[in-house]
Amino acid sequence: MLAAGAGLGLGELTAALAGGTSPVVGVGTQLIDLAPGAAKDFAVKNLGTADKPVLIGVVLLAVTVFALLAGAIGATRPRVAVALTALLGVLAILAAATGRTLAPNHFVRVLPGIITLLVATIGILLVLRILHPGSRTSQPGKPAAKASPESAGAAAGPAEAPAGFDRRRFLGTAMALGVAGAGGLGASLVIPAGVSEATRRGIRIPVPASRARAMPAGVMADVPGVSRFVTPNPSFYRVDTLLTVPKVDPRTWSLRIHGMVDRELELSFADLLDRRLIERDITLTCVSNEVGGPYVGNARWIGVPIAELLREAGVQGDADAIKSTSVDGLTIGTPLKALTDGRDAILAVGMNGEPLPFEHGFPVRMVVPGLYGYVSATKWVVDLEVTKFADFSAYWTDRGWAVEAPIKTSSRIDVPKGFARIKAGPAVAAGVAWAQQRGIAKVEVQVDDGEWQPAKLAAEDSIDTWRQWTFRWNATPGNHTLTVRATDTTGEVQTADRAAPRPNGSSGLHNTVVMVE
Ligand SMILES: Nc1nc2c(c(=O)[nH]1)N[C@H]1C(S)=C(S)[C@@H](COP(=O)(O)O)O[C@H]1N2
Ligand SMILES: [Mo]
Repeated sequence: MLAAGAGLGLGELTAALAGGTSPVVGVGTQLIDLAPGAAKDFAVKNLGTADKPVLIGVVLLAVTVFALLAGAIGATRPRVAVALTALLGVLAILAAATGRTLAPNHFVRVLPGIITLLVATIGILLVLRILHPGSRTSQPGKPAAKASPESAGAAAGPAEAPAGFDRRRFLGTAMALGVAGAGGLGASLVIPAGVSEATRRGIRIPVPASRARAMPAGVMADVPGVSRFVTPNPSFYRVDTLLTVPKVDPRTWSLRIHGMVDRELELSFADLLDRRLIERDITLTCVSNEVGGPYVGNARWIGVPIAELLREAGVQGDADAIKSTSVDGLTIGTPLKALTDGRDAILAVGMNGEPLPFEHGFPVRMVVPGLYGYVSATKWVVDLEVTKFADFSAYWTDRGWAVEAPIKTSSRIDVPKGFARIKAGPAVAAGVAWAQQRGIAKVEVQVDDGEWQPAKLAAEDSIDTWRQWTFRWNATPGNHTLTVRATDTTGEVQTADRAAPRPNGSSGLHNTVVMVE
């Protein structure tokens, strides 16, 4: 454990200093990418944003158990212990070499793994030399013949130290390895990675040429407990596959637009801010959102229309897709049509009055109204390739999710919460409904098996934002089930047919049980 810990600690320190792939994060990221869809669905559903610390904890626990096993085996079979300990380093190198990474080049990405391999292997050899004096392969456990009191006989109880065991040397080596492990890990946690929060805050986003329409009064349902119409950034849902949030330096960030184009474009962050900016309210939704779930949020975004960049690059022939790539190498495929059909598809730089938060894709991400995030909302985006769906497959589509995924008309009850106790008499329910790009025309509520009754709709901000609703009813004693359904402006009524999020978004009606006293 000491040897593995020292290897890991100095590997993590190297990653923090040089910007390579951290052994723990590298292996964790490979677990994310290799995990079967069902495991990932489980994590998204049951762990939410805690999935990341949980995964890191699992990796650390696995390393601990593995190292303990290697140590136990090492008591009788030192060579096996060396091989197992070295294997930890090899795994770190393999994960870094083959997985997604934020590292700038091939050498830097594997460097922390190499350090882990070297330090852990040297560490275990040192410890074994002390525990098995004489030869590395000598059998331990033979009683000490005539050890001097200061240097031997340290073991308490019936077990005796091996012949020639040097207690002081062992403690010294153990201490050195322990300090390397704990110190390296500790230092790696406090060494800042990437740009600072002050740098992010300090960025001034120009006033957009096209402002968002003034939000109509009355976009909020006037009911305590209903979602805020504009989701504050700190409580905006977060879904991605990164174990550490990238803190990309906007001074070195650049975006390449290439592929089936007449002219390749390369844009810096300053270039982007110099272009025509538009400001729009757009509700983002995750395909993994269960009926009634929390992975939906509404924000005021500022960004550059993607259509204008594509026009400048000159899209060629029969291209039908944009493959966008994030700084860690994750890819997303978006229909070209959704970016050029006049909707407000943007490369966003601002979110609710500030530069994008790091978690939400700083410095630049895509936002495309009407499509689930996994086919449109690439965070930390660095590359747009104009291409054909036939010529590539994106990260999520490789994992069983649909290639194209427009957002399904959906609605949710925010209040009352499930199993709330309320007083008999006049009662109120409220929530949100969304059908980005189509707009919500109607929301209805059903009490138990009764008639569908119209809810009162709050003012509409835009067809790309969710819409709040309020329903007043007369609650009679007993348990009641409230069910909600929305109708979009195409006249399509939200389906009651239940579907799981995979492959292209959940469907079914949200209901909630209330206890009326
Ligand atoms: N680079 C990157 N961008 C990404 C993802 C990701 O895993 N990596 N996840 C996507 C998914 S599934 C969704 S729903 C949205 C979520 O955006 P948010 O975390 O800002 O709410 O980002 C999208 N963009
Ligand atoms: Mo998502």
